[in-house]
Amino acid sequence: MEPATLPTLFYGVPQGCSFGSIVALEWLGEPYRLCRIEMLEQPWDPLFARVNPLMKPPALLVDGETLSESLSIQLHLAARGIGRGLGFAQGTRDYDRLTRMLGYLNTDFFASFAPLWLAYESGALEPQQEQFLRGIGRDEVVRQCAYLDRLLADRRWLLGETRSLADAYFSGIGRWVGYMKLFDTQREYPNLHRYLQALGDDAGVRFARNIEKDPHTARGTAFRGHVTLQELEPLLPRIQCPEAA
Ligand SMILES: N[C@@H](CCC(=O)N[C@@H](CS)C(=O)NCC(=O)O)C(=O)O
Repeated sequence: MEPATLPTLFYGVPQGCSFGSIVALEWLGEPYRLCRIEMLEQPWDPLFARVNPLMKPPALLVDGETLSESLSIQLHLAARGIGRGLGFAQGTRDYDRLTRMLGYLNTDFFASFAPLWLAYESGALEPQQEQFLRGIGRDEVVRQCAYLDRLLADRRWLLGETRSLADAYFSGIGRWVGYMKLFDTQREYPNLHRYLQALGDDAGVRFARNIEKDPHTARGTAFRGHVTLQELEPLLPRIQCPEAA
């Protein structure tokens, strides 16, 4: 018998970075539910402000509290996945390597796409402004891809020979490299390309891709269905910003 309130991940589509949190939940293999946020449908349901006042997925509703920020969600799941080799005990060298990689991905790597998303999403830019943003975004992404390509020259996964939740997180944001069509990844960054291919073939990644495409038919190992924001309303915190309380 499953507990009445399973951990629930709020994920955003399309192209959300929350994709990586879905993959992490699949790899962990413990029952969970999903709540879908259509990010292009404006305005968003104001109820979501009770999940995250910053109005950004992902967020995880777990043990009656909401946890936003991919970094904290991945580290929370990594702690639960130590027995499965997905995370490591705090104070160990492996833990430091995991947090360093997650920190890098969540800052330098993620941020390198910001000018590109701005150019992509804003409908009100002059062609010159758009070109400028695409130029600086491309330069930044090139720098990050070159770094990752060197790193992946002698390892299968981001931390070495076994996958960790850094790889789960990367599955959501690393796909933006191909999505932005900036260069031929296979030719320019063959190690990164090989790694992205391997990630793309992973069962958890395939599931996350399917759920993004069609929330009704995808079947995961630990996925127990969708819930709506309205159904979750009684479980959501009342205060807007717990940190400020
Ligand atoms: N710092 C947050 C950023 C989350 C974030 O930027 N989410 C994006 C999707 S990848 C989002 O909510 N975009 C919609 C918006 O900003 O309106 C994290 O790492 O989890």
